[in-house]
Amino acid sequence: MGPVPSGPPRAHPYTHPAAGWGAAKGVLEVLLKEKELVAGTEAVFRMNQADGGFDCPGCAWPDDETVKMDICENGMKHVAWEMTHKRTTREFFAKHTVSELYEWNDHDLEAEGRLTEPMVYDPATDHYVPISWADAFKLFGDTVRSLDSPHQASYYTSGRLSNEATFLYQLMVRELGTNNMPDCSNMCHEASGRALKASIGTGVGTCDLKDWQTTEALFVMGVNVATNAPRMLTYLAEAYRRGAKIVHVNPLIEAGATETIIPHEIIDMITMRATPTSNLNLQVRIGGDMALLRGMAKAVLEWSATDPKAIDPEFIERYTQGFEEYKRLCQDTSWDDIEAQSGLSRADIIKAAQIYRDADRSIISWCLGVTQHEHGVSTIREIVNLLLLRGNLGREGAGPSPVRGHSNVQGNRTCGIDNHPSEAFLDRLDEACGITSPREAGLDTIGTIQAMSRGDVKVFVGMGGNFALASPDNMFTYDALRRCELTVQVSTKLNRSHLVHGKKALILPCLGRTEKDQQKAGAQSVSVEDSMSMVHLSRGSKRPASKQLLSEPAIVSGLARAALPDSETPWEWYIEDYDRIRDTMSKALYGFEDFNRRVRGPMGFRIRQPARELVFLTPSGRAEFCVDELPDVLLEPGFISLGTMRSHDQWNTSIYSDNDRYRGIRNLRTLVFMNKDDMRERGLEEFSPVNITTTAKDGSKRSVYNFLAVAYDVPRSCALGYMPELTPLIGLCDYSLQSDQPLMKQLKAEIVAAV
Ligand SMILES: Nc1nc2c(c(=O)[nH]1)N[C@H]1C(S)=C(S)[C@@H](COP(=O)(O)OP(=O)(O)OC[C@H]3O[C@@H](n4cnc5c(=O)[nH]c(N)nc54)[C@H](O)[C@@H]3O)O[C@H]1N2
Ligand SMILES: Nc1nc2c(c(=O)[nH]1)N[C@H]1C(S)=C(S)[C@@H](COP(=O)(O)OP(=O)(O)OC[C@H]3O[C@@H](n4cnc5c(=O)[nH]c(N)nc54)[C@H](O)[C@@H]3O)O[C@H]1N2
Ligand SMILES: [Mo]
Repeated sequence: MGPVPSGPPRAHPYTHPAAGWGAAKGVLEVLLKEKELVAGTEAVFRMNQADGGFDCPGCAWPDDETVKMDICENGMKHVAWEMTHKRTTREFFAKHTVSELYEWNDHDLEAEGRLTEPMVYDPATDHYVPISWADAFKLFGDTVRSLDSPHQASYYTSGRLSNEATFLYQLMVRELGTNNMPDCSNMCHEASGRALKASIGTGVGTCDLKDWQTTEALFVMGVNVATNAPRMLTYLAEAYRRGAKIVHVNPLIEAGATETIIPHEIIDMITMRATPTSNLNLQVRIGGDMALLRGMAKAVLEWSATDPKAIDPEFIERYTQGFEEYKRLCQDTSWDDIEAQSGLSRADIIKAAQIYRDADRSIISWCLGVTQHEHGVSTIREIVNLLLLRGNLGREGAGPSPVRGHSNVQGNRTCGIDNHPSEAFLDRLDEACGITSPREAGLDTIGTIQAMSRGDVKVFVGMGGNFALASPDNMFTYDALRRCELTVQVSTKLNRSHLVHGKKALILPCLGRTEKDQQKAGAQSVSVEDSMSMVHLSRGSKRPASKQLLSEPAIVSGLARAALPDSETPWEWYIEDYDRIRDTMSKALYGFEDFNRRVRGPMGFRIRQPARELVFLTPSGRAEFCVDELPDVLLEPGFISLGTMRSHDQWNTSIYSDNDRYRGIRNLRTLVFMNKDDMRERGLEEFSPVNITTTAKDGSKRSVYNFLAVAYDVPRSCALGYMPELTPLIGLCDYSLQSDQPLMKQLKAEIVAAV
């Protein structure tokens, strides 16, 4: 899926600090490659600034008012990838059939550059051919109106979509009469939302940057910081310097869990002075996080018998529910089980528990290493259990802090992308917009794929993203998409989802974050919400990649007018001036009161979180301890727990190169990182070709062939490799019963030498 390698594969340990000059060089290389040195450099200064500029589309880490150049290598790569001078034109589509493009690798598809005009699939010639915007909207409108039921269409959202576009999109979908709204969150942080909602009544984290700057202990679980949330490195280094303790929990010791040089700290760059980013690394086995957390809680509770300060009885008494039962559960969980399931020694777990006990304020942070598991919800609820024991909630420097993925994935949910919306949300939306929303729950990602496969969903709309390649069980998903009457993809670049299409298919090209969005009332801004619930404006300034591009709100408005000719929603009027959309949002959405004024403050505004104020919207009105038993994550002998993850040079399904600098890999993506003893047992040497077979929950088997084994410091019987290369191994039935999230980190695999 990456580019054709430019040389033989290499694997050398990475021995430098994270970020620093390696990152600076990485930025320069990518700007040179995209021929965007001047414009790109200028863009850096416009990114993540309090006084305007655009929000970096790279990740959802919050912006910091005090950091003047709050950028990172991967954010820059991402921006340059969008700002490329290359164009995918009608001539390009005339030259290549869709079948031919299907054979290209995913890197090369996107490397053709920005899409320039709407295209429609012509089955007679197997080419995409130009279509006017009006005809494209009409094709969508006619097809949707010819369906027997609105539930025969499903509307996907990728987490890049702005709040304003999101709001209009969900309004259109609900006016059409369905809640079929799968989104990338279904594969990402669904477990976090569900767990936090159940435990503390608010489905998002409670921390902000100030908390990160004042905490005394930070636990970072299942995040590859230096690659996927690089701006977090600044806060790790700063925390370390002021004496806070940092514990990383990850089967791999990632570069961000060692030391770093922060690029905007010029003196450190010049003197090459690195700052450690970790006090303790716990190499948990895949899926073993909950056992570790239970062990920490058990230790803290044991100490509380003699040390009254080990827990916070007043907090527990006043704000929580279910403590006694949880205490008993911890007592009843044996250390043997905890050690076996976590893959960690009791002594190591005690070390983490001591750090937790000795800190007055602790933050526990997590990402996909925790969520994409069968027991993701239980594990995150265990995170909250542990925090509650010492009252680490509702006060400065403490709390749960999930690291979200896409730059506006949190905002998408806040603004209504939800396939099972609450009654309260719909009531308010209906009142503000004069519509009657459907009340029955809609389809999520897995449900949509199943329904397309059965023929129950006939129209698929992808608002951004790359659904075909991001979803599990690619072959099954491809087949399901191909059964559709119509597939519509709103995109910036050519990708797999355009080539795996319905009988009719549209590619609708849109403006990117960096580009100027000119409407009747002038240049428009949109807003996004980061991982810490801050909502702020983003305004692009670059000339659009093509005159024919429309903004995402304008595309939604066009689709809506065609599909809902009798709608009383002022779709066109909204697009003339996005302040009008925001005025409606301020009436329809909780926390967005006085939206237009508040969002124009220097760093925007923070959405109020009841749990932060110790108001718990749970059935008991208190924070609820969860008493789930430890899951058994150990596999029978011979099987390996296999996880899929990102390399340093990719952004989800967008692959920039075949390198993974921090893991020391060059020219190779079809690999599997293995423990050397597991390799020896299987007669494997470095770069031995292997076949990997997974067994799905329903017993079906899937294989990939001739991947190369790479010896790596990873726990026994655990292995990891890259998405999307390993995605064909995830069966559609392999999703968590707690979160409906695909098990992207926890496959049951056999790895054998390829002969
Ligand atoms: N540059 C860049 N930035 C990105 C993205 C990108 O692709 N590129 N993607 C964005 C998106 S959408 C998201 S959701 C985030 C993803 O950010 P991450 O969650 O960092 O994503 P992954 O690469 O999947 O890495 C998962 C990490 O979890 C670890 N892990 C695997 N299994 C376990 C386990 O059982 N327990 C624990 N504790 N750890 C485990 C892996 O070793 C790895 O370090 O990043 C966002 N930011
Ligand atoms: N095996 C495996 N699979 C995974 C994961 C995993 O860890 N393992 N992670 C999952 C996760 S966390 C996520 S979030 C999903 C990601 O799933 P998606 O969000 O669906 O996928 P992306 O790769 O982020 O989408 C890339 C495409 O977005 C389009 N794009 C880029 N910018 C814009 C824009 O501004 N507007 C519009 N309209 N389009 C734009 C481009 O055409 C580009 O090709 O993948 C999931 N899939
Ligand atoms: Mo994600």
